[in-house]
Amino acid sequence: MHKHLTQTDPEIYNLIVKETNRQRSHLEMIPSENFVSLAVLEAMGSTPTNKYAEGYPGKRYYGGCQFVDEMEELAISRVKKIFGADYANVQPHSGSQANMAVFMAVLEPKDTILAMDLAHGGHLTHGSSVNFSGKLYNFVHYGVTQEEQVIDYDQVRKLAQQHQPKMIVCGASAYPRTIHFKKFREIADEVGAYLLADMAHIAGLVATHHHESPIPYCHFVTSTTHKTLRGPRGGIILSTEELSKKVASRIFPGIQGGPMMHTIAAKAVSFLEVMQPSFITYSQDIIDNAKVLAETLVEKGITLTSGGTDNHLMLIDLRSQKRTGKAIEKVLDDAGITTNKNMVPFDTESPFVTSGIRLGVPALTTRGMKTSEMKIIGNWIAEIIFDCDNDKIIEKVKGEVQELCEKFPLYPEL
Ligand code: DSN
Repeated sequence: MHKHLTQTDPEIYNLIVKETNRQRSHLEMIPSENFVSLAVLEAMGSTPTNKYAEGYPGKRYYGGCQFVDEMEELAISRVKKIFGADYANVQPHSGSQANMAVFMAVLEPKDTILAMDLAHGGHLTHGSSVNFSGKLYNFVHYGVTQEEQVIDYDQVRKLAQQHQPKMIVCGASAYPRTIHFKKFREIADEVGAYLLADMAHIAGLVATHHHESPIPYCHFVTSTTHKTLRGPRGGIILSTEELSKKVASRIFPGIQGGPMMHTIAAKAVSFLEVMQPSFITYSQDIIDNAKVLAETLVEKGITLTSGGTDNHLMLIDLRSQKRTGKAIEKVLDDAGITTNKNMVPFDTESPFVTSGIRLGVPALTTRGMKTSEMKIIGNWIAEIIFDCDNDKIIEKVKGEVQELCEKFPLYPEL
């Protein structure tokens, strides 16, 4: 692979080979990661990267846009069809920029937004004090209940009535349960707020109806394209027709310049893949795999936030083992299992240490792993958590992880 790169820049070529081999030889369990198809990879590495196309199809500030116009139109029509949306913008470079554009489309700096607390499963762009969102807007946060650790809709309503936000944000990065968009819309209507759903984590499940769709209930829906949707790294915004002009002008010229047309081409390819019947099977496999992994961990005595999962991810709460997320992330990595440390609700550790580990199955499911593999992997993870100072266990699991990875080859064509 990469015969030109190997000659021009052997240093980068070697690092790409190492990264490809790392992906092949580890169990990728970060829930926001996935493996794109070779068709998506090819589109990402293609000539539209050379093209400036500021503007929108048919209304560009540059000549020579006839073919990139068609690419963008295909991406738009496919994603609108997948989600049943009136309007789609496929230009956001990332989920963060998608969210920024929506905030700027209808809010003024210092306006109040009600969103989920990062420590309870929210996202950096939902008002973290170190992010543009928390710096520009006045965020108020809701969380999960102490007992069941599910979204506290009573608290959402109470905070909405108390603070009268102009926007409510639902959607999360580390929330294992179903999000009830209809309930959010009822609360938003009670206080006259816009409702934004950031469905980045669950977009693939929404596309195949394995999670309730936010589209009928939300003024705006944002997503990344590279998580459960299994497309290239990037973002999208869906909205009602009425709000489309505001969204379009906030993305360009508001916060972005030229769109990345090679990425938009790759988004179009991945949307076509999502429209195939095999993607419905993929989403079902994700749901089945996550359930079995969660059940295996619970059977072994591991505590999961909210006790389990309805979607593609779960959160291990390590407080009963008196371990930190930082320590367990490291030993799992040593054994070839890639995860990320994560705050759990009501965590007393810092975000850099944490008391949790976030696990997801989309990437393993793309490799073809099924519930029998999830049982094996769940047992390894539990074994390591309970005996994390035992180098022999880590070495043993590492060997077994290698054997499993070889049974499910990744990118054998490359
Ligand atoms: N950083 C992503 C995640 O890991 O969930 C969200 O953008």
